[in-house]
Amino acid sequence: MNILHWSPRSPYVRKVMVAIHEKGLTDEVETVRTLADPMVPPKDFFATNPLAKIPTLEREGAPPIWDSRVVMEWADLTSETGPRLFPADPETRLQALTDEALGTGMIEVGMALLIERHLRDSKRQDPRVFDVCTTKFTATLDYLEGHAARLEARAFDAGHLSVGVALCYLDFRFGDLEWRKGREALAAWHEGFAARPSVVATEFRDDPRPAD
Ligand SMILES: N[C@@H](CCC(=O)N[C@@H](CS)C(=O)NCC(=O)O)C(=O)O
Repeated sequence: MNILHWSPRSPYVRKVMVAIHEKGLTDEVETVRTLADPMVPPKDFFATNPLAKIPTLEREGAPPIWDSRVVMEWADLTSETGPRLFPADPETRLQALTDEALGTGMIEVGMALLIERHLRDSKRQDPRVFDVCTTKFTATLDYLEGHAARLEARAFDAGHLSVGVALCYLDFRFGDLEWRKGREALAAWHEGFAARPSVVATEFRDDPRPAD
């Protein structure tokens, strides 16, 4: 059996979980709850992934792999079922990869903001981090609003998946941002994304923190 180091809080893991559902691989992957704390990484995990990050997939009979995009590629390569997440046509693939990077980039901004807000000692917090993160969120969301028709026009792929999960993550952690306000086209596109069974089945959740 393949083992996925997993958390219901992680947006990177959620990308992979949506991919696993889309590709019909849920019976091929067992999830194990793994703590991913950048300030206190779990020591045992370094032997599996030297970066001690999730998602990490321990494959049956093959070396482990990590990074959400890589594990999504694994899902796409492993199963013919469902949408082709990384399209073969060169231009379509580049668009998919660029949108994939945009969604992941939004998640990275969210992570930076979360660390500054909640993990950094309040005396050492830097207001510039808050400003830059908010500016990047706004710029990316405005860009996506302008490109919602382009997203609608392309068949579902890794780009949609990544952007869609990033927006779900904004709802989960940054509700105060009210990202839908003035962005009706993006909100309408995301409504369709959020209704996909793969997305419904993988909701974010603040579960109890596992023991270190
Ligand atoms: N580029 C990686 C980022 C993964 C990542 O940073 N995951 C977080 C959990 S949301 C983590 O493992 N953090 C622990 C750490 O940074 O030590 C990916 O796309 O999978």
